[in-house]
Amino acid sequence: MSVEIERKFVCNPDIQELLTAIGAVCTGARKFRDQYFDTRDLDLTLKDFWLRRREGTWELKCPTTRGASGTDEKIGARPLCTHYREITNLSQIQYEIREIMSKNRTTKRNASESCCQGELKIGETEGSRDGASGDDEWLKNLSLQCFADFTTARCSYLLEVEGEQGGVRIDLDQADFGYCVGEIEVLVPDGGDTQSALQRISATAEKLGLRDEKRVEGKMHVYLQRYRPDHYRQLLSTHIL
Ligand code: V4E
Repeated sequence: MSVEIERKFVCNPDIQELLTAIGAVCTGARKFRDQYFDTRDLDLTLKDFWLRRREGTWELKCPTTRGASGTDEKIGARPLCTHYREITNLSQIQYEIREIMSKNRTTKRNASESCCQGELKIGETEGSRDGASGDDEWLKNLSLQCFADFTTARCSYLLEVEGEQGGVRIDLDQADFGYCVGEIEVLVPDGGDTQSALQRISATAEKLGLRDEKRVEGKMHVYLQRYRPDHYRQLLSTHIL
C-alpha cells in the first residue's frame, strides 16, 4: 500500500517546454476512462473515499489524517497538497467499503430521524448507466453505482533529482469534458517519509515557477460541479472538496 501526495496546478501553454527545460523526461501519453462509484446516500465520498475503476483496474483512495489536517503548505485551512492512501487489491477494497458502510449505518442509527430528511441522493436519470458489468455483482451487493464517467488524455513526465531517491511525476491531464489540469505527484510507501515527498513537490513547483498559492481544482471537482450539482453541494458543505 502507498500514499499518494499530490499538488495540482494550472497548465500554461508553455508547460511542456518548461518541463523539458528543467530536465523532466516525457514517459508517455495515454488515454483512460475513469468510472467512480458510490451509494445513493454517498456513503463513500462524503467520508472522502473515492472508489474508481480505471480501464478495468480498481482503486480506492482513502483519506489520511495527514491529508485532512496536515500542517504542510497550508493556505487557510486547505493544504496545497492532498494525501490519499491507495488500495488496489479488490478484496481489500471490498472489505474497507463494508467497514465504512457499517460505521455509517451505526452513525445513522444513532442520529435523530430528522437528520435524514432532505438527504440528497445520486441522481438516477432515465437510461443512466450504473457502470456495472457482468462480473461486478459485488457493486450491486454493496448498492454501488457509477456517479462519474469520463476519459482523460494524459501526458506523463518524470523528474529525477540527483541524490534523492525516487523521482517526481508530473502529469498533464485533459479531460473529455473540457478541463485541463497538471499534477505533481510522489508516491510514498505506507509509513514512509512524507516530509521529503512534500519538499520534492515544493521544489518542483518552484522550478516550474508556480507561485499561485491557491489550491487548484481537480477533474472531479469540475465534473461534479457541472454534472452532479447536488452531490457537489453536499461535498462542499462537508468540506470534502
Ligand atoms: C476528487 C478526489 C479524488 C478522485 C481522484 O482525483 P484525482 O487524484 O484528482 O484524479 P486523478 O485522475 O489525477 O488520479 P490519479 O491518476 O492521480 O490516481 S481522490 C481525492 N479527491 C478529493 C480531492 C480534493 N478534495 N482536492 C483536490 C485538490 N484533489 C482531490
